[in-house]
Amino acid sequence: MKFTTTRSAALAALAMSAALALAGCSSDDGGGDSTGGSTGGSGDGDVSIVMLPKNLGNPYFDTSTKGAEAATQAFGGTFSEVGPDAAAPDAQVPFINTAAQQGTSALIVSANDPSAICDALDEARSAGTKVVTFDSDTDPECRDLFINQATAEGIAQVQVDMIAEQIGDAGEVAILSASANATNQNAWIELMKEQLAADHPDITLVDTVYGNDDDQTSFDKTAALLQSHPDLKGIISPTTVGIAAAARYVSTSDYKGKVAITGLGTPNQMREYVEDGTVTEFALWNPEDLGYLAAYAANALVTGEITGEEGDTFEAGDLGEFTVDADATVLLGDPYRFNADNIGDFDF
Ligand code: RAM
Repeated sequence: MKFTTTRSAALAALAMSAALALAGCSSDDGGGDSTGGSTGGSGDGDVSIVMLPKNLGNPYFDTSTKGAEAATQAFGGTFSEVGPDAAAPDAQVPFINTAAQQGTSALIVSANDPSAICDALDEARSAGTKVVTFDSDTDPECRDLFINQATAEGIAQVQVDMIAEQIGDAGEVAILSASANATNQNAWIELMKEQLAADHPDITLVDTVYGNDDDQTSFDKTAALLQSHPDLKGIISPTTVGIAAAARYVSTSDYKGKVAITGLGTPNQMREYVEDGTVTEFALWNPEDLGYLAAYAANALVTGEITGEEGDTFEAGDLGEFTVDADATVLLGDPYRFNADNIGDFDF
């Protein structure tokens, strides 16, 4: 990693984005639809950016879209968001095809599966569309660049550290993940298993279940986990949808205060559960910054400022200069922990 972010710089970046959001520097036309058509739009430049999250209706992706749209406005391109309703492996394919047919300059995608959208992405790239993955990567040969929110090792470690701290480093834990094929969650889960085995011999991972980044499914899977594992001490949910649903279930149950809920969440979705004592601490990065960086990287590819070679550098507006690392990856920064002491400082 050539661009290094200190903890305080990361906090400053988070706070800056929160301030920008509060100041009204945001999209009013995000949301998209599920028909394959584009929605929204801003700017009148030559660079057209299409944002394709895992699915629509997830506040995490609403926030990353807000950042990407703000960046696109800043460099004078046009912007739209499209996406499926469900985070299913190949649900993004029609949206990719449409974007390519429309001559889109760059597609920014969070993938539900490492390979299911690769053929469509190949065709889009052959038609001249640059492909930037962010948040959840495809196989590297299917895209031009991946914008990584934090290292997979760091994201796994912060969640292992938090659960160990919250359950006294001993007892049964389970994982409530997103969809079973998600590249990002699966990488983090593998590393969490390794870290638990190496450093926490008294913690036993008894189950991993999938809520598909759907609120109701995640809520139901939480109930089922607690029923089938009566000695469960904690749930790690490495998805903002899952952790919020798990916390909501536990907050009104007898498990409140007995079963720890941690993982990756957005401050706005988790605030009430931190304030009511259901949740002690969780982590994330700033999705708005992630989208902002992805859009600037896409623009740099489209204009030819970078090709995705290791060592390429580009300016990402207010976030400063970034360098392309090995495997055509750009790193945003470090994960950040949210708890009762600091959650009031954030609004996303
Ligand atoms: C959900 C999605 C996303 C992931 C976050 C932490 O919003 O699964 O891909 O990065 O959680």
